[in-house]
Amino acid sequence: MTTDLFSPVTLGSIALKNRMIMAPLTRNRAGEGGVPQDLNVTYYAQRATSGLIITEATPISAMAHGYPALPGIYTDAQVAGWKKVTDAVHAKGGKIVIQIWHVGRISHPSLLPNGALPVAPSAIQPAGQAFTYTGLQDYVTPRALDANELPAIVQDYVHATKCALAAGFDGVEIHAANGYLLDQFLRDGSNKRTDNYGGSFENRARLLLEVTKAVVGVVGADKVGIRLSPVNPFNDMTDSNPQALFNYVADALNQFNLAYLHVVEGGMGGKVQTFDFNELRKHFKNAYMANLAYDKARGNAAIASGHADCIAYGVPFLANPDLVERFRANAPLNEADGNSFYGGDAKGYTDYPFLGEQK
Ligand code: 8OZ
Repeated sequence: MTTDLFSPVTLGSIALKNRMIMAPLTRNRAGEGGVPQDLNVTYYAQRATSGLIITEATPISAMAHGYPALPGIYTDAQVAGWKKVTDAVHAKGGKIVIQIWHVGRISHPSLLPNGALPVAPSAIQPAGQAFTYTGLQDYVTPRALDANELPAIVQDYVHATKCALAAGFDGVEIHAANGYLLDQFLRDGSNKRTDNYGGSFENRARLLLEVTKAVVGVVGADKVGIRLSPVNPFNDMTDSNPQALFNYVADALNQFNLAYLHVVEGGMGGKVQTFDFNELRKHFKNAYMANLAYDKARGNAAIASGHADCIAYGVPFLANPDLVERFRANAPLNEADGNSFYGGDAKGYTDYPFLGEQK
């Protein structure tokens, strides 16, 4: 039998019924206090036929927020809200991990406790504008974290991971991609530090490895994945030598025996540096999840060639709750409505039709 998108696979100890992963998607529809609500339960449960759902990026603390209406994973009420989500997904035979997130400099004082400045490896203002409750506002110059503040951030990841277990998740994905805090430490466009957390690859990867070790200590490596985006310029990111940096990171992550490495293989807009993702894949010894603009044919080809063990689909799962069935049947896909991606209600969230449903 050929191995394809519909073949089962086990990532670490997470057994999946197929290799079509729902990618993390920010949707800005959480309730008051960052608590997932019934609408969110419906949305995730609708997509439980995917092999694995990765939740939207979820802040690990009040200082980790950078957009309106995000769900959190650090209060009891948030845990209770997420428990309804995981119960509903499990009741439908699905698996779900939570993507744990600190935005670093991609935030705004109006989104942070007491109007605090966002924090970052270095005090470098990113180009671009924050989505705030009062519209778009320029990003500000963040405050550079002192090295003695980093253990508390690692502890925030530990606390969030304990909350994730209490909420019934099958594992966690550490968000180290797309220009947020851990990626800001990795890439040298945003990290100009001269201490043990800046300069060499070893130093720039130090915080990610400390966070990974701490999270693994809570849930076990076989339930931990990591997302990287070596050349995504999104959020004003650059690096002087991404191939060597991320080959190093993949090698260093091998010490943990993680469930999977999830890679955004390109950019979400902007100029993308040259990068050989197959070379990166060869550096990582466990399961590899590929993401970005895959369709059915490219997904199957990546699995057949051994490049990837599974494929994460974002927009296709957003617009097609039954994407697995549609791929199986070679059925047409619903068009995604970009206007309802971020924020709003059921429209463009839970009302995409299933195959055979009239809308
Ligand atoms: C798009 C809009 C807001 C957030 C990411 C969490 O890129 C995001 C995100 C994407 O990982």
